[in-house]
Amino acid sequence: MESTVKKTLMFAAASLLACAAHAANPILPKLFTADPAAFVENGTVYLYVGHDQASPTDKDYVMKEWRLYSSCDMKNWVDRGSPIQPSAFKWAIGKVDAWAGDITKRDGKYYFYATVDHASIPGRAIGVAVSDKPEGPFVDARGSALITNNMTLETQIAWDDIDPAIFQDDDGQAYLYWGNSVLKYAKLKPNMIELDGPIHTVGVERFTEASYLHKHNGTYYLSYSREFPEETAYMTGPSATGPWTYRGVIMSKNVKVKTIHQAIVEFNGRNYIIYHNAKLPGGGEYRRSVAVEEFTYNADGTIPFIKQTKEGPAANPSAACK
Ligand code: FUB
Repeated sequence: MESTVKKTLMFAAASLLACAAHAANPILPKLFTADPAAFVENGTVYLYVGHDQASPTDKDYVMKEWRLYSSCDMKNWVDRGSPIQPSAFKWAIGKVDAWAGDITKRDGKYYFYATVDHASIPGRAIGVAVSDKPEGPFVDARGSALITNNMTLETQIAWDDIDPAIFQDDDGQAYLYWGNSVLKYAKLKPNMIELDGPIHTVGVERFTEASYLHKHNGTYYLSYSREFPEETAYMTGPSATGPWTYRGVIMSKNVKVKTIHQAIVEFNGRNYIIYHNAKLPGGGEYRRSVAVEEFTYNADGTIPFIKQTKEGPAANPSAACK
């Protein structure tokens, strides 16, 4: 009898350990993933990532799809498959370039802004896809690119129009930030698929890419990847267009990969940074892995320096999650 109880307890402990192992960082242990974008609705966090499919010997990204995961507690993640592939954009080359995207909701529709390679205007471009559900499928909302390389002439590089970050302010105005080397933004019309006015540039020292705009307690936070290899830094401002004050580095450079690409969200009363490193076995420059850390804003509203951990955040079960 005693040995049966002991065995049962050992089995329960082993199961708990197995669960914990799956839920630790990196959070998606089955695939190499990168460039997280997060969206919270009805107590559920939806996490959109690029799928890194390069072999260990490939010398460039191979990314044929974006993938979606969801969680009710920021700890345990459900694989929701691929809500969209680059081939959804017929004007794009659309084979292996599911570079970073971002997601928002407006008037009952979900808009996914994504980086792909344009088929006839040389260089990277940004498209926008739409769906009735966060799970997709998403379809091209315009039938043409929203941003192309020839619309921004500040740099000669072909990849300066990448990493869209979509933000809707409390008054309903939507802003798209994006860029590599030069940070750019533009207002969007209420239909979310057309620019509303000119493209502006923002002078940011040692800006690389991965801009991300969020708002907390009335302050606007513009985080981004700084230098190369990249660290995560941020600025704050009194509006969605600044003026911006540099606030420092909040996450150190990765070891086996030069990029880091963050998203910052509030979920169930707590705050999280989601980013990528290359800490899955076999990981590397083109075989990245998404991870999450919880953080608490300092009393003055600044973001503390955040260490990458193996454990990731504690479970934060949301009662509203179905
Ligand atoms: O995943 C391709 C590119 O690497 C992204 O667009 C950048 O942010 C960097 O993570």
